[in-house]
Amino acid sequence: MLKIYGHPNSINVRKVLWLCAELELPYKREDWGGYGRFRPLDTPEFRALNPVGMIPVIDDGGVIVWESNAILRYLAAKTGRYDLLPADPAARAGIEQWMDWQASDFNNSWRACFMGLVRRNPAFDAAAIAASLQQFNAAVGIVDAQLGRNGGYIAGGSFTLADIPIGLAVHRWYSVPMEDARPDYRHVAAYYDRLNARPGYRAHGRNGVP
Ligand SMILES: N[C@@H](CCC(=O)N[C@@H](CS)C(=O)NCC(=O)O)C(=O)O
Repeated sequence: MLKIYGHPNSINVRKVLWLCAELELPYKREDWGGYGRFRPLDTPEFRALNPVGMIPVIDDGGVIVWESNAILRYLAAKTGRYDLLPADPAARAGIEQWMDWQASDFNNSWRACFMGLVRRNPAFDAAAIAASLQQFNAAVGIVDAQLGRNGGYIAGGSFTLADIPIGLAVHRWYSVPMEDARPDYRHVAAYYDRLNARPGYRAHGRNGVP
């Protein structure tokens, strides 16, 4: 059976858990990481699985994969879910570009405001938090414009693999306190509700965990 390494509050582990729900794929999961709360990531045992020492990692009958979005691609391909990740290079690129952007620029945009305002980590000062809020809002503005142009989902008119990282990022945006300064992104608001129709999103995305 598929084994997932990582605690269930990690945004990157939640991507994998949500996809498993979409695929109705059974798995067993172990609590690792959480910055010392669970089994440590800096041991030779864990580094043998993932040399960069991060969760999530999967073990699929001896096939080890790390990097959350790479895991999503692997599982979709393995289960033949071409509706989520087509084989056609052009259609596939239209999905993967959003996944790669989420894991890089979009993810970086929220780091300081999330760590400062939600995790209450004092290492992030007011100036860093303010700059990060601006960048996070700008990034979610890009998502809003894309959704407005493109139908109901980030890569087109139907749910694809890209909606998993983007949907979790949108949930994170709603989890950061902004008082009355949150931009009124109506396409994002509709998307947040549209995704909420999916049991996997309710269980692992919009589930009360920031
Ligand atoms: N780019 C990586 C990032 C993974 C990552 O940042 N994982 C965090 C949890 S969300 C982690 O391992 N943190 C250390 C820990 O939990 O101890 C991915 O998408 O898988």
